[in-house]
Amino acid sequence: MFKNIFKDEKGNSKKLYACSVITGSTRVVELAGLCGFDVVWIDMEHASSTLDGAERMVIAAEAHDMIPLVRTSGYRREHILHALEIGGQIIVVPMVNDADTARETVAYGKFSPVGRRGFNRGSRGLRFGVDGDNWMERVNAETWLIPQIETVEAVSNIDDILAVEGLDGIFIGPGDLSSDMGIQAQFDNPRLIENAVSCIRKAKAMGLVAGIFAGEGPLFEATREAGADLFIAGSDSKILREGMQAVVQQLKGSD
Ligand code: 3PY
Ligand code: MG
Repeated sequence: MFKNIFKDEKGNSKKLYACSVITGSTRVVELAGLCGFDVVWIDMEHASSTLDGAERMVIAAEAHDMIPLVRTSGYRREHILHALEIGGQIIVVPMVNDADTARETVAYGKFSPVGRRGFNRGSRGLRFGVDGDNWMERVNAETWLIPQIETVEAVSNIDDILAVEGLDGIFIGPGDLSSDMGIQAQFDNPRLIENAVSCIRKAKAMGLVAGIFAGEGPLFEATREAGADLFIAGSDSKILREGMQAVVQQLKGSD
């Protein structure tokens, strides 16, 4: 039986909570693990991570029993293959707006017969060839390929995207989706929540996993209720900013 990170030892569904590490710091990755996060979100779209830097963060995540999630910078072959080859276990692909793009991500992200992923047994993604047989099936089953639904176009194409064989789930990007809906960063807006919930319900009905960038408030509550499995609860830069602002406010507020 292959390991399913979204299930506990008894086979029950398990929700995973992630911290996004924008700073690129392996020490912050370690801290996230020591504090109890399940997943670390390594961002190659909105952060300056190099491939080597991202690989070091993957290693730091593994050292602290966290699941390394790599959000690619795009949906081209090299973006997806590199994220897998450095050892990303959950691969989140931004801006997948239609079924053709979703099919391309499967072609690049899954081995045959599901897709056409490039093969090099010596890569880190294949544990340098150390593991025994059955690697193609096992790696296909134990890596999670997840397109981001984050535009109005993607929401309107959700049924076609979900029908693409080989995808493991979807991930809602509320930042971009709210921008595209003309309600930028209005994370409590009922129209945004409705779109997120409806996509998540559809994914869950098909037995797929669903994630979202949310860690509190009505969007978090509604999507949790709808069955979402993976939540990015915040980023190191946000946590640091809030902490630093509070300290400066305390120091200078009464001057
Ligand atoms: C979004 O909210 O648009 C995301 O992609 C999460 O970073
Ligand atoms: Mg986005």
